[in-house]
Amino acid sequence: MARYLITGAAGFIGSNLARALLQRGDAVRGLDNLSTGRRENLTDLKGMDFRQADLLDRAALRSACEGVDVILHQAAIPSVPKSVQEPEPSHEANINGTFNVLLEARHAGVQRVVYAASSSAYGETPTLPKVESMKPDPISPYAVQKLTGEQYMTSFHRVYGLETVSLRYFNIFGPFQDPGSMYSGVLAKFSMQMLRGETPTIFGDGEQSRDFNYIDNCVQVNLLAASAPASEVAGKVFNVATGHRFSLNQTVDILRKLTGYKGEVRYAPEREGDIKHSLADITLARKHMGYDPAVDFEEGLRRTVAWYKTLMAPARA
Ligand code: UD2
Repeated sequence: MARYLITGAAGFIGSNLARALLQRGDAVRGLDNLSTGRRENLTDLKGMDFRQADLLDRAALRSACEGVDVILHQAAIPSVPKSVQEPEPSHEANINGTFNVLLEARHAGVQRVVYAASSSAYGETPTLPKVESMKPDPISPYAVQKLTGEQYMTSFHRVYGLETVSLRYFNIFGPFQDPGSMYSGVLAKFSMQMLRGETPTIFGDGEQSRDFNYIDNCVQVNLLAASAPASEVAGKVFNVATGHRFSLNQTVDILRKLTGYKGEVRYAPEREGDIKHSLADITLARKHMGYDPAVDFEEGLRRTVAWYKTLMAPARA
């Protein structure tokens, strides 16, 4: 039985990973500084050895890596606009934090590090779908930071033989994603706003599109990346998406049906650092890991809205 360390364990993706690993009986340690992660996400993760600490706290990180086989490195300040407004803290968390994870993984003799990379690395490269072999063209500080982390992963594989796998997430959504911050992912925000009868705001004309991917597909690929033979995955970078894209306008139409929202949609100026279209080629992950995104967009949105509804249900007396 592998021993896992999840960084960002109280976050959206980290907590979903912890739940899946605990359910199948794995030993899980979790690290989170609770800056964007939330204690509520830990409520049903009783079996996890949770530690509240920052990735910049080397002593805490060193202790957390002890006896670990695989690290699922999800901790980050995950927002394009936040990185545009405040590049320094996101640089520290996303680049220095990732570097520290690699240093301490190596020190502890961890076998593999699976890293939450980002589709933002592609930037506005005109070709769709995005293929891993394309030259990256990051626009926002966040995109540069995530790409730098990826390159550090590959370097630590090449230079020190640490098994690293970088998963370029394309807009993951689903239960446990925080809907409440101005920096929240668009589907979390819109689902909750529309359920509450609040007016959602689209930045731009709404024709921008994303390869939105449901969280269960992301969990699946992390488990595959953690266990696939090193010859298939070590030192490599993989797109994690569905291979389909939806515009924000289409998304709002689907959400109207799921939430019953009948109100207006507000249009505001485009967001700085944004890219227009995003769509992945997922051939590589299918080939090397057997990745098969089982939950499609509409089914994922159905499950997501159902989950946000449970948050709105009045507490029982
Ligand atoms: C980027 C990455 C994604 C992941 C994520 C982490 C791309 C294509 N994707 O997601 O892989 O790393 O960062 O945060 O770079 N929007 C609105 N109204 C709102 C909120 C957002 O219109 O209230 C728009 C936003 O301007 C953008 C789209 O929705 O065009 C998606 O925004 P997002 O913040 O959910 O995700 P994105 O694409 O920046």
